[in-house]
Amino acid sequence: MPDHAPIPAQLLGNMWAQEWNDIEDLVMPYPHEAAADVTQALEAGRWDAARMVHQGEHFFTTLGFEPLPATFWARSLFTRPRDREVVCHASAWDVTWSADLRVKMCIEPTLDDLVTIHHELGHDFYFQRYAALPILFQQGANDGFHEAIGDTMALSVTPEYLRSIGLGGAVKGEHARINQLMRTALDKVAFLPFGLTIDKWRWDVFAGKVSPGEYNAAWWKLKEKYQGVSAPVARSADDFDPGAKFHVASSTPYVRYFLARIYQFQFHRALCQAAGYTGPLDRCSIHDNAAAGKRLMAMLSLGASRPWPDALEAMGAGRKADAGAMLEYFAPLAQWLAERNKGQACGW
Ligand code: D0Z
Ligand code: ZN
Repeated sequence: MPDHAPIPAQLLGNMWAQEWNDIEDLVMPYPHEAAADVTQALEAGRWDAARMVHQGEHFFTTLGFEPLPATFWARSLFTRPRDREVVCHASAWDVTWSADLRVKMCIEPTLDDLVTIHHELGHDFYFQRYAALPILFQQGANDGFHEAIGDTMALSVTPEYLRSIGLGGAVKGEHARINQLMRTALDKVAFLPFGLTIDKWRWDVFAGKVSPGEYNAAWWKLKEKYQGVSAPVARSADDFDPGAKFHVASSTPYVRYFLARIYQFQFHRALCQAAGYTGPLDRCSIHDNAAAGKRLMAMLSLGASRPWPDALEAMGAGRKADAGAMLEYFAPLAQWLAERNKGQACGW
């Protein structure tokens, strides 16, 4: 690793360098502090796809949501079919505006997939809450809100919660906590600059600021500037790396995911407060908490009938997007890093 230079993208394990969890073994603050292996627990307990989805649904119903309709279970796709090709990129569907809610996902028994199920169910329960509104209002307060709901629930899938459903190990101390924060940061924080670059690139393309001959170079320029990663091998104008990202190829807007990363911590903090919780945010889980559920449902039920700051206010999170909750969440890790990196020049 050269000093003051970006990280070669292939070292991060993820195909798009969008989440950095594959380098956990290299950067864990306390490498000898073993974490509970949730994926192994899922396998050992023979959790199948349907059980994982039921567990996700359970999270929402204990907050006060109505269960998903019978058609959800009849018409969703949870496993990769053996007899045909399907698009396995996970998705959530509001099929006919008549409570026909579905998920399509090729679920494997892993912690990652358990988290993704919560993400998809967040969409379905948002659909459920605004189904009674006039059709123009049957949308999220903004697209970032829609993307943040399931992720907010997943922030409550803490090691303590996992243990309560038979998927965790023993309670551990402060070292395990800092490790867990690092794990979460490698996902949530590393994603922020990635989430920003996709549409920054696309907007420049759509605005005609970048010509087709410059598409690939402009892509890597943004990756270097915001993510601090560089191309694995020399690239040329004949390459089209942006096309390797599903959302570029499928024309799915992406800045919603950047916003969602910020909102989900803000939502988490507001719901934890509603639950009467006063401790550190990384230890808070709102599962089973009716007061938090009420606040959440108040916000979701507005759909797009009000400007998004009103929706934010309905859940007690103020009227402005605020990354302060994210900073607060990671503060113990930031402090550990400040000490660990003392005297070193960080960055590129
Ligand atoms: C098909 C939309 C959702 C309703 C929108 C309402 C839909 C698919 C998309 C799939 C996922 C795949 C993994 C989780 C979500 C996706 C991005 C970013 C990301 C997000 C969370 C995370 C890691 C990465 C990625 C989704 N319904 N307005 N969309 N995620 O239009 O009718 O199903 O691409 O932990 O890069 O993987 O948002 O659910 S639809
Ligand atoms: Zn989503």
